Amino acid sequence: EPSRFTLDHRLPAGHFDRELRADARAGLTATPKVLPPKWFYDERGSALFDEITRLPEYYLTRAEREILHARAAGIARLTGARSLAELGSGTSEKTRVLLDALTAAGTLERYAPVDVSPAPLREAGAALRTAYPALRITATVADFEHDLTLPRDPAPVLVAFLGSTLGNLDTPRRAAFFTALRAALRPGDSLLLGADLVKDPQTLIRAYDDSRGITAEFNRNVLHVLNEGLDADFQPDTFQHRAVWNPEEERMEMRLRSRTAQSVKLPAAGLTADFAEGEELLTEISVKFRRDRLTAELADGGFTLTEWWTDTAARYALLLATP
Ligand code: AVJ
Repeated sequence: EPSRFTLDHRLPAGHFDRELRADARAGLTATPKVLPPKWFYDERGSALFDEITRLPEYYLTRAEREILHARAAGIARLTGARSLAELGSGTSEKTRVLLDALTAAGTLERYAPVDVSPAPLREAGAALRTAYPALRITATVADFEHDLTLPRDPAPVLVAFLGSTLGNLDTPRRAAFFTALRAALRPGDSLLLGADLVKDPQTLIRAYDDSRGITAEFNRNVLHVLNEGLDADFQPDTFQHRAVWNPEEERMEMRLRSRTAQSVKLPAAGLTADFAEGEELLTEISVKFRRDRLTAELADGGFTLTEWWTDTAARYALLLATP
């Protein structure tokens, strides 16, 4: 039997170390200080995020699963997908609903998960090979913001971008992403996108500042990652977790506020970062969407919105768009 699972590394050796150093240098010398959210996800950060998805306050994952369950058969029928590509697939746990429906419809031949981290891709590959014996699985280690290579065959291709990861991108980066994605697709292909919706700030703040403090630990984990990767001497407990609703940008912001004036050394980045008492470091944006605005952004990128589904509580949207 030919190999039904391949793992293609598209990140050059040393990519992460170089990028972490560059991001720390740029972000910690900026005003206000900022770090990209992708650095949350080392092994500990990924485990903490997993815990977040099970918190009562963090409705996003459950809402998306509810919609996927209700609509998966329809998605299979509407797209007729023979290839499913998934951006930021992680362990592909939530993708199984889709894989089940596309397999039941009899069209799916190939699953192409893309993630920046090889470990969950390998794990997913092993599990999915057994669960879907007829499926060809071609996994790629890549950063889809820099390198958006998607399978072309067999067409049509369905690209899934779930979990409201889109919300981590600010407006210009979303525009660039949609344009690049549009260029990678052909007529007949489709995009399945998960997007969290604008709602009352209290619900949002609770979702990003849970009562058990898991999100606070997740937020501070980026400082552990800098300590590990850049030999830095952050004392994570000297930073307070903050979850703030930004009404102008309609986004949640996670910040880390220095409890004291302090000087942090990052020798591997050749950097010392001085924090004033109360100074905040922006660690993540989670943009919340409205139907009109997202439809317009998709149109600007060359996509037509064809379906818009929400959970019964109308907190979260799953949409289909076509090039
Ligand atoms: C995985 C980026 C969608 O923004 O809701 C969860 C990450 N941050 N709690 C989000 C996250 C704080 C999550 N995304």
